[in-house]
Amino acid sequence: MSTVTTIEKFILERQPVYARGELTNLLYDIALAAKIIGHKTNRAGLIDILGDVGALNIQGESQQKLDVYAHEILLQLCEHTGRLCLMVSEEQEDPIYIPERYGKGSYVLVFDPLDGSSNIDVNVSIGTIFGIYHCVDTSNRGRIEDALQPARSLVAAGYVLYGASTMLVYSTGDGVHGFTLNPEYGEFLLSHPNLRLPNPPAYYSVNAAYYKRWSPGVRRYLDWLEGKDPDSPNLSARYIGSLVADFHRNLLRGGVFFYPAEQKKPDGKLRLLYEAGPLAFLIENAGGYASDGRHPILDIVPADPHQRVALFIGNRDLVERVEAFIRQEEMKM
Ligand code: FDP
Repeated sequence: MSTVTTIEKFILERQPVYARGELTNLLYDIALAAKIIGHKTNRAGLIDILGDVGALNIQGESQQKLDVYAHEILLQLCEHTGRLCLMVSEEQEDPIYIPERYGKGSYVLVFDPLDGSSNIDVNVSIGTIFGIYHCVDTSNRGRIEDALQPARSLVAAGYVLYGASTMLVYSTGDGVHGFTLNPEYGEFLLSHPNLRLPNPPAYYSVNAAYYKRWSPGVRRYLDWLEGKDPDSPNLSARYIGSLVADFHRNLLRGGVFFYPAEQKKPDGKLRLLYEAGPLAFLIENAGGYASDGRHPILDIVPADPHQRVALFIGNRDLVERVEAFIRQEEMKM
């Protein structure tokens, strides 16, 4: 008979003996938020029947957009616990300082509460992404510097995928582990221990409609992925347009996802601190690599909490190949 491991048991058993449980409990808080947000997203289609976003619901309260709801759930569950010194959310321009009335902890939580907004209204998989840092200076009550750290300094990172099942995938630096929510018992159960990127990879994922906006190196890369070169890999294309869903599929099947810089968007579209950084941490822990086309994402120090970055992420050899194409094309200029 196979054994059943809940996320609580798994996290607790991996807690170092000297730990005070602060990180363990913070991961529990996120798992609980995932269950609540997952429950709400599963009912998203009913909004059309029960009333539109912005309309009044039956209690007379104004209905919220799901991404705002997800942001507030994370805030409600994490702000007062005494485990954090600072939070940064995609949904809020300013960093979230912990109010004086609550205890202050030694961790920083950065998150994109509900990523893939264009897919929310069409019942396609969406996700939450999170990263956890140590505060740089624990004697302070939390300052912006505590969040502006490179992803290499992450203590933990993960995502929640709201798809056919709700899954939570995370790493604290010793492997990437996936849990699937059993909706009957409301428990995340270990379903994908120690995820490693498969080789050979199966997929490349990109919005190829933007081909003409890319640099010559990135265009050459897509040509290569599409099989136009004698040494092209044997890949198939898959693109959902929800970062978490595209990342998750490629983590399980192998491949590369990319969202390059464009002429009018020189820094790309995705956010460094709470999208690219945490996923880069996960991919490296699964044996892969993430780059902005020139440097490892893990080494980029954010200057702004909402800074954007070009992202190439997946199997190492596929990502190193785009760096080589970009270098070669730039040398011709
Ligand atoms: P969205 O704009 O729908 O919120 O992070 C933003 C994101 O989605 C990612 O989830 C996704 O990978 C990407 O943008 C999709 O962008 P395109 O629509 O330009 O392909």
